[in-house]
Amino acid sequence: MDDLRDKYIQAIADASDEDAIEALRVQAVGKKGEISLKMRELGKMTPEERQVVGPALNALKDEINSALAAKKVALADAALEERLRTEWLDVTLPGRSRREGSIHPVSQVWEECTAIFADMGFAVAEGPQVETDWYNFDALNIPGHHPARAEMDTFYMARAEGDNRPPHVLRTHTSPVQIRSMEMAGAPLRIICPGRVYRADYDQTHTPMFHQVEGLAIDKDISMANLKWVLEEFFSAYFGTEVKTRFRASHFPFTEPSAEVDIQCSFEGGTVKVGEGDDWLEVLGSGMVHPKVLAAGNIDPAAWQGFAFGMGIDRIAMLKYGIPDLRPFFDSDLRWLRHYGFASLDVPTIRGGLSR
Ligand code: 2NL
Repeated sequence: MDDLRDKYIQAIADASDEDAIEALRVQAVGKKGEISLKMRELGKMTPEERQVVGPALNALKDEINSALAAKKVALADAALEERLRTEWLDVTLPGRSRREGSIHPVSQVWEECTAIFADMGFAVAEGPQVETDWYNFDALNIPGHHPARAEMDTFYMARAEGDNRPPHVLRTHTSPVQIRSMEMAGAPLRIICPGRVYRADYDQTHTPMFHQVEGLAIDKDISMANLKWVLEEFFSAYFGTEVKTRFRASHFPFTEPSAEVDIQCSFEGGTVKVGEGDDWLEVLGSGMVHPKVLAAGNIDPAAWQGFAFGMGIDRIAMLKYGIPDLRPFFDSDLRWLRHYGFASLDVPTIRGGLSR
């Protein structure tokens, strides 16, 4: 029995995995195992022999079972130790850095304009970029033969063969949005319309697609004085310094009277500084909405009047952030975007606030 014991205790100690342990269990204490067979032989023994051998076999069986269980635990522990040794992770390592995008200057300035005008009570209106010629031209008092249509270098949409209706156009300004707003909301009205516009023109200061923000205020007693106050308030908030404006008489088909607006600036050493000096820079067109345009928007020109203005977002972005050339705005050059772009958390604020 001692031989049997030594044999199994040694084999269990040598077992290297769970399968080996299970094989040993079957071989030693399974139903047909060596110990079990020995127990069957107890029947053939004398009672005296049986009293000695029986308990000894039971003790041996218990001892082998304990050794098997202990070895199982030891193997599991060893496996865990091995995993802990090999599968380690340094949680103090810095994270993998990822490339971060930036906010395009046009998006930034768009949001800045929206914030400033919103603070003065203007709502934002948007509309389609493909327009009918009525919304883009006729409603704005630009008839078919008017030179402004040709001057605007309009992009025309293709028409199906045999379709003789006037073609749709890529809007040349955001004014059509204002006509649609007049139709939908009526007077009084106070909106700005930022958006993409299109003209077939390309050089250092023109791209075929650019951005405009137009403004419209309609009420019972709106005047050019209100226009001037709103624009000075806007430019001062936008440039973060008091900015004077100069109105020069001009002409647009959709306003009467019309004015081009200059902002005060200085040109020194090739750089423009807004809000100082005795020079002027043209940035905006404006005027009192033409009665025919109010009527086109279903607003009674005998009862209501309003001012309107339009300016280039890209243009005032270049001015504020010192960007010399317009063309790379739309080249999607990552180096340019990283240089002139804004951090995504650098949300527009109204610098200096609005004086009130
Ligand atoms: C410019 C000129 C301007 C407007 C846009 C407008 C819109 C309606 C009625 C009347 Cl619905 N006017 N918009 C008025 C004057 C000038 O833009 O040179 N923009 C860069």
